[in-house]
Amino acid sequence: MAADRVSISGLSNNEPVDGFIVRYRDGSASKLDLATQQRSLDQAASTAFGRAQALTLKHQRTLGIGAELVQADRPLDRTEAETLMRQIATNPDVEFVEPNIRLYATLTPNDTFYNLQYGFQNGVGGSNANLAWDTGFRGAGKIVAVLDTGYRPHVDLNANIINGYDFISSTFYSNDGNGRDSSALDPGDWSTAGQCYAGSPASNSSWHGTHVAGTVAAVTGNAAGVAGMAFNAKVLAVRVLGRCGGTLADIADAITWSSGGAVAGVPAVGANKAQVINMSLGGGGACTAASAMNVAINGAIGRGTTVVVAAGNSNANVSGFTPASCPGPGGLVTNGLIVVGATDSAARKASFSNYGARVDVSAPGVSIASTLNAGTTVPGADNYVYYSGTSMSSPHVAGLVALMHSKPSVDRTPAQAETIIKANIKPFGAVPVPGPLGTGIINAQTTLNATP
Ligand SMILES: [Ca+2]
Ligand SMILES: [Ca+2]
Ligand SMILES: [Ca+2]
Repeated sequence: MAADRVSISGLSNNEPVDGFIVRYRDGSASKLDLATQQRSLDQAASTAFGRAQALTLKHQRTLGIGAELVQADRPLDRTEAETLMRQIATNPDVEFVEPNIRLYATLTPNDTFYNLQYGFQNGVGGSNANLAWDTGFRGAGKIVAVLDTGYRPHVDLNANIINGYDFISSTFYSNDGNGRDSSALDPGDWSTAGQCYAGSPASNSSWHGTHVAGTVAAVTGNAAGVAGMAFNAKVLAVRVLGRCGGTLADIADAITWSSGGAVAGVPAVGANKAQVINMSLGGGGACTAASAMNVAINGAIGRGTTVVVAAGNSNANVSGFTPASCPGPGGLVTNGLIVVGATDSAARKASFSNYGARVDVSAPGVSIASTLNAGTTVPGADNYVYYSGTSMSSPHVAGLVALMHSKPSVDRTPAQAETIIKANIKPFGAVPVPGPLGTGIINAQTTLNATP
C-alpha cells in the first residue's frame, strides 16, 4: 500500500536531494496540526537513520497546492532518500511523498546559424504563422506566462514583457543575492565545475527565458531583430530556473500563481493572470496523478489556463520525464495539458526530441532564432542566437494558444484549445522514428480558422 504513496522515480544517482514534498490527507491530524506533523517527521527520520547518521527534518513552507515542503539538514543519496520517504509514508495521514527534484531547461545549444526563421513560415517544416497573422488575430489582450530563467531587457522584447515574480527560494541557486522577490530579471545562470553536483560541468549563462519569451512575443514589424508567434500578446516572465536548474516545489508554486491561484507570501497575479503557461523545462522521473507537478497543473487548467510543456531532449519516451508525463485532469490525452515534440525545417523529428503516446503535437525546434543576451556570466549586450530544443518548440504552441484566445469569442477551455490544435496540423516529412510525436506539426493558419 505504502508504495503507491511514495514516488521514487525522480531519484538519481548523481544528484542528492535535501527536500521532500509531503501531502497530508485533508482533515487528518498531521494536516491540521504542525506539531503532530513534526513529531511524525522526527519519528520517520530517527527510524530511518538512528542516532549514528541523525537527520533533522524541518517544515519549510506550505505550497500553493496545499502540500508541505520539508527540508532535511543534509543531502541524501538515492537509497537514503527512498528509505526516508518510505518511513514518512508509514504515517497513514500521508497521501503522497516525493523528492523535491531539480528540473532543467530543455535546451540543446546549437551554434550553427541559419538565416531564416522557418518556424513561423509556411515551408514544409514551418507552422504557417505568417498566414495566421493575416487573419488579424495576433494575440492582443492575452498573456502567456513563461516559467523559465526570467528575462533580460531586450530592444526586441521590452514592449511585450510583463515582469512577473522570482519564485526561486534558494539564495545559492538564485544568483541574485536573495530568495523570492518581485523581480523576474535574469541575473545569469552560469555555474562553475562541480557547483551543481559532484562532477557537474561548468556552463555559461543560457538566458534561456529570454529566448523562449522572444519566440512567444518578440516585437514584430519593427524592422529589427526577430518576429514572435503571438506578437500582440504579452509575456508574463516568471523566474523558476536559476543556477543548476530549479526545484519542483518552486515550479509548482509558480504554476499556481501564474494561473490565478494563491501562494502564501506572494502578491496575487491579479489582472496579469495568464491564459497560457509555457514550461520549456523538465527533469527525470515519471509524473503521476498525485505528483505535486500534476496537482499544480490540474489547478491551473481548472482555472482556465492551458499548460504547454516541452517533451524533453533525451530521445526517450516522455513517460520517464516531468512534467511531460503528467497525466493532467482525468489522465486524458486531450485535457488542456499540451506536450510538444520538436521537428526541423524539413518536418522531420529532431534527433533529440522525446517521443511517446503522451506527446500531443510537434512544432519547430531545430535552429530557432530568437532574442538573447551576449553575456557569458553576468548580463551583456542584446543579441540574437539560434537555439535548438523542445524548449523552442513549446513556445510556438503557447503562442498559438494566445492567437486562438485573441479571436473575439468566448475563450476556449484548455481541452477545447488542445482538441482544435491537434486536429489542424501539417504532416510530418517522415514518420517519426522513434515515435509517436503527436498528431503532426502545428498549423497556425488552419487552427485559427477552426477556432470559433
Ligand atoms: Ca531572488
Ligand atoms: Ca523584431
Ligand atoms: Ca495532452
